[in-house]
Amino acid sequence: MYVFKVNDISCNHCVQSITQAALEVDNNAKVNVDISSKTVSIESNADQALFREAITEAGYTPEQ
Ligand SMILES: [Cu+2]
Repeated sequence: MYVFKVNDISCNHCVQSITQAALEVDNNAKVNVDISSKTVSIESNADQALFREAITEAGYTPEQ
């Protein structure tokens, strides 16, 4: 499982955007975005770097 800390998650819109972006990388991914801990957890066989890229392209900033 990949876990990204994304400090600019603030509301349900963020959850939607990030979830959508992750599913575009892997439609079968299990994605959980938690607003209170500002984390994105993804279960997928796709490369972690692709998710980092997708989250960034959606306008968010995953920590390294
Ligand atoms: Cu938001």
